[in-house]
Amino acid sequence: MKKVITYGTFDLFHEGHYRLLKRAKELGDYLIVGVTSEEFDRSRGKLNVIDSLVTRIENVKNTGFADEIIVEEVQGQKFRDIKKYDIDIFTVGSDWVGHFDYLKDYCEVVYLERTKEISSTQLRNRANPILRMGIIGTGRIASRFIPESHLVSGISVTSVYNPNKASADKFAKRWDLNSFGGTEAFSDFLEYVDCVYIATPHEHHYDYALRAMEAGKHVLCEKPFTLRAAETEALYTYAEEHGLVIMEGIKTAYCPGFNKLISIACSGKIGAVRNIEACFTKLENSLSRELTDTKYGGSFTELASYTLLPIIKLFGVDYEEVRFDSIKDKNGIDLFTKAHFRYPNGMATATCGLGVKSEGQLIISGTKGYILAESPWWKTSYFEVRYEDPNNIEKYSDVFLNYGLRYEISDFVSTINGNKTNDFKLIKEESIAISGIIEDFLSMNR
Ligand code: C2G
Repeated sequence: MKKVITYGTFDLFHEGHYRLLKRAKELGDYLIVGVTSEEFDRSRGKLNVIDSLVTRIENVKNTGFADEIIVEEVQGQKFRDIKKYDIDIFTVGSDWVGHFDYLKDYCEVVYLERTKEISSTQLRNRANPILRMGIIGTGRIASRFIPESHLVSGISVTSVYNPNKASADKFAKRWDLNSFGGTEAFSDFLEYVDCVYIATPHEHHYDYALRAMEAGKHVLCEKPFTLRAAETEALYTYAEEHGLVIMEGIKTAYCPGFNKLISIACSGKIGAVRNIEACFTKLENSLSRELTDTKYGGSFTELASYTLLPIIKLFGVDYEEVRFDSIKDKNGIDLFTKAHFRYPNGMATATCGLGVKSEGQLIISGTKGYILAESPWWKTSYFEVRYEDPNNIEKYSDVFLNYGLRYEISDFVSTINGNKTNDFKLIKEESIAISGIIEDFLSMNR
């Protein structure tokens, strides 16, 4: 008898799950299905799971394909189960290709093609539909986004758009998506999705976001949202007037560690906050877009969204003065920029570098102590609260898994589904202020 095993969360049970289980059963004579426990999903960073374990097991049972259902509770259980149940084939969807190759020493590993589209009737006829997402742009961040999206329940990236058809096709092939290329295909692309993620060069964000919303689609847009305060404000106004969700994807703003850090800074633990120094440098190749685009490239447009975030979060949007200092290359592109802020009760510096390397740290100084988050603080997983007495150090940590995009994706999905509890993480006024500071910088420097 050939024994097959597969695992999954099986949240919001849909056609993709059904087809996977059907084909898994067809691979052998006896199918064991491992359904993930809530605890296990938490530990592996799967977010936004809606259905209880009991419901998820029930849904798997109702397909009639599983001969036995077990619960997956810990890392490393797959290897143990394969031995324990004398398994011949381990199978899982193609979104996991390569990931489980380490099991090949113990049984056959089969990756079954993932179901690209889930039927639209199934999508509409439920309280929490699976959102079909389209990606606009095919660069590095878009590639990082896809595996992260697989770890958020309730959303499925189905399509990609790029004005350059060959780029769209290449990306679609790699990630098994529907491809839309060429300028005239944009409206077709929008018809197939419920929401979009914009990952194009900055200067195109505004147009794409507006056109997507005009077609009734929710928008998650990479940072910087736009390069002008008025444009960011106009996008929010449009979204509010039309009942749509729009969010700026500064990943730091949504991750649990950074939110913990901000809460502690606001808690009085370090007294009144008086000074913030936020630094992020990343050496870039001199031929990269970031260092060759004389209009919108440079370290400040590229990195200021991160360094301005803690400043705007803690001191607010009403600064008295901002001054910029830059080191520029011969084309006028800033290789290193410091933005100095003066607030009524404090000051701050946002330092960004693409051509100068520095220690990337975040220091929040208060009247009783300070917070130190070392590089990469923008992927906040650890920080310390320190005081006058050097022996008195409080240590804080939190998870930040892989590229950390899953946190913003999860908040995007739950906000669309009516959960408003994430609203505080990056509010409209903060996004507008960040766009405005970048706008000021560009107007003074270009
Ligand atoms: N699946 C699919 N098509 C979809 C969605 C999911 O074929 N459109 C497959 C997945 O590849 C997986 C199974 O259905 O094999 C269950 O998917 P999820 O519930 O999303 O579970 P997952 O996070 O993939 O867990 O230990 C858990 C396993 O590693 C897989």
